[in-house]
Amino acid sequence: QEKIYLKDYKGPAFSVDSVHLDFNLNEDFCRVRAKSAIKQLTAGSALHLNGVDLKLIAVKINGQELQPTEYQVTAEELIIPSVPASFTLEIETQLEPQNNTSLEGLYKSSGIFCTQCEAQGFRKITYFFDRPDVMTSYSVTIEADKKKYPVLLSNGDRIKTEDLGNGRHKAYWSDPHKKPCYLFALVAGDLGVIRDTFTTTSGRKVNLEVYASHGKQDRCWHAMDSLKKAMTWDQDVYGLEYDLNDYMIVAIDDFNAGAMENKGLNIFNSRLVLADSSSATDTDFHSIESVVAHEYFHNWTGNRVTVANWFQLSLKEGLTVFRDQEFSADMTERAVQRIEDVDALRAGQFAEDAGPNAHPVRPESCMAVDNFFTMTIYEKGSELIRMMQTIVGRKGFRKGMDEYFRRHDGQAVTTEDFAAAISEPNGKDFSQFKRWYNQSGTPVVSVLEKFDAAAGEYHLTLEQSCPPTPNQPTKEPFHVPLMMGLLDKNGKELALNCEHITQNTDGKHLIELKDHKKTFVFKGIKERPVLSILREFSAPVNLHWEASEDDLYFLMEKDTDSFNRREMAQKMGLRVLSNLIAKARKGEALQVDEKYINALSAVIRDPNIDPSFKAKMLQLPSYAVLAQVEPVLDAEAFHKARVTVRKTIAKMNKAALLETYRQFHGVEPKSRDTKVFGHRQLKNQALSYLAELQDPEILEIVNKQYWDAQNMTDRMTALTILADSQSEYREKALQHFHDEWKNDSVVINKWFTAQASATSRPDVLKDVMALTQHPTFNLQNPNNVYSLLRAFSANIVRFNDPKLNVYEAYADKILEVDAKNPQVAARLCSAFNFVQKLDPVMKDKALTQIKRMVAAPNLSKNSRELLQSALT
Ligand code: B3K
Ligand code: ZN
Repeated sequence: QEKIYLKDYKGPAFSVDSVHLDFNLNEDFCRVRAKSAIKQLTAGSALHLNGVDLKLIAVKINGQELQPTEYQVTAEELIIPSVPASFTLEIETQLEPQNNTSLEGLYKSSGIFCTQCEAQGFRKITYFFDRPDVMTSYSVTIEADKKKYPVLLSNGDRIKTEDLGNGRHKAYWSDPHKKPCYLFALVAGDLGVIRDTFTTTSGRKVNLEVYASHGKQDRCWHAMDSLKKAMTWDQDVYGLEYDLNDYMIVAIDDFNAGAMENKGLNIFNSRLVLADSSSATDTDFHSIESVVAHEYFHNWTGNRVTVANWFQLSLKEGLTVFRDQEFSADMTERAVQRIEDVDALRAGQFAEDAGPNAHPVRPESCMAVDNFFTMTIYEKGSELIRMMQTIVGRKGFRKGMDEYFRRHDGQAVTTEDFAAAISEPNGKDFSQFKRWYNQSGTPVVSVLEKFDAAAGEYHLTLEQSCPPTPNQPTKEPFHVPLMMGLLDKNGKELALNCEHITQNTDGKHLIELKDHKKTFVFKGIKERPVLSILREFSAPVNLHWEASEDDLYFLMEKDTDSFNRREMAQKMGLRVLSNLIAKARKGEALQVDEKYINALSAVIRDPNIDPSFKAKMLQLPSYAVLAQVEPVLDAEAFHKARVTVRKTIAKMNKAALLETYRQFHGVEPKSRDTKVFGHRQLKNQALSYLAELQDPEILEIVNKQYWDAQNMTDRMTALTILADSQSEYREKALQHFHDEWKNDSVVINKWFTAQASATSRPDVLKDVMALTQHPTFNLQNPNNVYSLLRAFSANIVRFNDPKLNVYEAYADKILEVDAKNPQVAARLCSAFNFVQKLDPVMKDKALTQIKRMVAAPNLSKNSRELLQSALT
């Protein structure tokens, strides 16, 4: 099948000085006229323009209409073999946005015209150079019915709006900044808006607007506040200011991704804009803040400097994720933010890197460009940037970023260009570091310790390796920055006397492991020290370290690096769970290690631990992590082990957990302060531990919390617990939530997810399939699909239930979605990434379904690419 390769990349043969787009929007068709000023860069080149699903009306060169013999139209291109050195090209096409279910290009959502062009949606609007390295200036006119579409938006500056007198009106827009076509956007509809302003450091007054369907304006203020925070942060931290007079965000109900950074006109999935305390959880507020910031940060990292080709996607995405993570760390609590980011990386990206679709951060080939929008490109990409910052220090990193913009503003560049801009001004050699971009797989770093009391020396031997991944059987050693420290028996940091230890400009101690294996000798050590390594998770690796239990418990309590305190709790949790899983698989009785329970009990009772950090300390490793570290994905054994540990913790700490719950429940229920979020998280976690006891008294508390809830966080916590129970309260609460929110396209998704995520109920498959037929569920709405079907596949316990034919039912749904919307279907396919981890019977079941899907006629190349690799 048509694969594309990085090695085949060639720069553009033409440049475009400017383009004017004229849209005439109607109920049953849309006419697009594109007029471009084009120059040949390579003399004698034939003109190849991308275009898909378009009806071509006319082509003109320098005002002269071409005869059909003078051009050629294929399924994906318009080819004009002979063109002048410099010319004006006019193309007229006709589209049917109302029938566009792929939600890329120009489409309609709840009566609103909108666009999604990244990665290759612009070719569904007109024939053009649909590649990011062709940047040009855009002017746009939009004509539509004035009543139905009073709001007409595009990128850049609002020039004017004309009333055409016949019930129609026309808006004129002009974007002064050159951009690639994937950043083009248009919105036309009847929308409500909220407005504010922001004045930049150099005095530019920017009009800020957030649009949403009428009646939802009240829920837009958090997005607006987040935008202003992001604008301030980018000025303070990177000296980057906004560069237009208007910044618009539009919330759309049917949207494949989370949001899109179109120049000056971000289009967002409604779920990442709309929020108030009765409709959104604390987590929603946090996600909105970080995604609004992410899209805003793209204005510099992505838009001003963009990618030369899609293989470089991480240039903008990895960097922008890194920037939004740092922003969130500054807005909330750094250590807790880091823990959350690493949890997500491990659960998602490490799994991807260990599965059939593993790929490098800068891939070499692909079938569907849209399959590049992965956790590897985004989250691992962000870790690469973080490592660069760790190596050169914050000051050095800022120097490098300044240099990056100095060199490349207005250009389309590569990850190599970025690495050079960071390393060169800092006098660093990144040639080995760049392997992180080319080699896939999660490296393993093994730790071996030796203490020589007589010599007063501590020897630390580090050895790295990386498992084989598709097309990459062997790997070269990585450049791994390992932040570390040595602690004395009281938990005090020892002076590090070792010739290979460096200290970055932030004062952090680093080992830069570049060899396959190396021993580091620390001198002047009188007593056996306790090692704390990979602090702050300074590199995206799996650490193999057979630390003693005593050391792990010591670090859990005493490490000065908060990330590692929690990391050691996870490590112990994994040891305990693995042990129980092995026993469960043999049918033996499960007894939880007492020391571990005691350690967690001590955490529960310690009044000096910050609540949000305590909540992280008390989390058990997730099912997704178990699925990676265990040799076999045995859903039943995982569930038995995890529930047993949770139950034991709850039983041993019932009074203390109840006390925690009562201490924070109902305190400032409407507050959105980070501290209060933390309190709520801890008390809700206490409640969910207690619910494991299935004690009527506790279920009553849960039920009461549902009905009395004064914010969505409390309501959803209670609903999620009830949805996973056999309690008499379950149906009534679910019914109530449904009745309350059935007409709210954003909130009703929580109702789907609560039911799809139940791990203890045996009937989840039945529930989920029944919900796909429910009147509020629409298979063409991506949020509905993600919150029901994707949430179900993330429910590792029930999705891999050997007693049911889950895979078959799920494959049917993938095929159904694929026929309408390949991008959404492809996202569902990742559920099969674990196939090699299943036992032979389950694996066979999964492979049968994968083969059936691959053989389906008309399967999209998006889905095919992901499924096929699972077969090889
Ligand atoms: N760049 C967009 C993602 C577009 C997805 C295209 N299939 C959102 C973001 O990363 O900011
Ligand atoms: Zn992004």
